[in-house]
Amino acid sequence: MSHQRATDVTADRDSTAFTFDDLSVVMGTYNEEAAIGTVLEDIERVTDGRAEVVCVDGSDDGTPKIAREHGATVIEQEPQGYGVAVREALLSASRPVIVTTDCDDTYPMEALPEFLDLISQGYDVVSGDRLYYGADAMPAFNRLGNAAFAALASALMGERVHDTTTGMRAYRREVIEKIEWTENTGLSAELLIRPLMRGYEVREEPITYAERAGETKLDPIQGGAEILKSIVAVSLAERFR
Ligand SMILES: Nc1nc2c(ncn2[C@@H]2O[C@H](COP(=O)(O)OP(=O)(O)O)[C@@H](O)[C@H]2O)c(=O)[nH]1
Ligand SMILES: [Mg+2]
Repeated sequence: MSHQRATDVTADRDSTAFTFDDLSVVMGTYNEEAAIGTVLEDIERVTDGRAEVVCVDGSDDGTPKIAREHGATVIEQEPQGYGVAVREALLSASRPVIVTTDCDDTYPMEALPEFLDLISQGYDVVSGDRLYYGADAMPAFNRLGNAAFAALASALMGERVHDTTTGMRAYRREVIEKIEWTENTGLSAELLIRPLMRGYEVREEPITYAERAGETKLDPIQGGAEILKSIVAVSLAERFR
């Protein structure tokens, strides 16, 4: 999949001009008090306070309190991993366009208008590609791993993708509702692979990636192994579906 498509996806479907009132921004939050204030203030500033924000929270620090102070909907859940939290957040969103992010200040909330605009143009999924600009802020091991995951997923799907494990994407609500989601640590890869292999209009959009505030919640080795398993299992399941 190229970053820029020559074809106009709006040609064969209705385009709807979505506004920030149509937008939910959702995330899993697990002890992110070093980052959550900044992330929620960025969302508020960029969307004029009009986006709905949903946090599925497993924290035992001040994260949920800060989230509520910023007007976010907070759903409490025992920490069970990235995908369990993010799936709950996606399914709890009430608006027609849903954007996922991490709550660690790595993703550029300034890209929200562009993501929303691309959905308005007719794309079903807009996926933030962190590797396009080099992702210098990403640990080298993760950068290498993420490039390898993208190469593997591309080979299994027969379509080139560049970043399968990004935490920032926009989805048309229908995509989230029509597909059954099975993965936990590998949910991010699943959220790209299943829509692509079902013929939804998916576009990768380059984004910047900043250094994380606070500690990562993912062990690179164990998490990496789980993501690898998800990419293979989900690609094969979709191919033989
Ligand atoms: N509620 C909840 N959130 C989680 C859990 N694991 C990770 N997260 C959140 O999911 C996001 C991604 O995790 P992160 O540590 O940034 O992973 P990384 O980007 O691979 O380093 C962050 O916002 C975390 O707080 C969990 O078990 N429960
Ligand atoms: Mg992160």
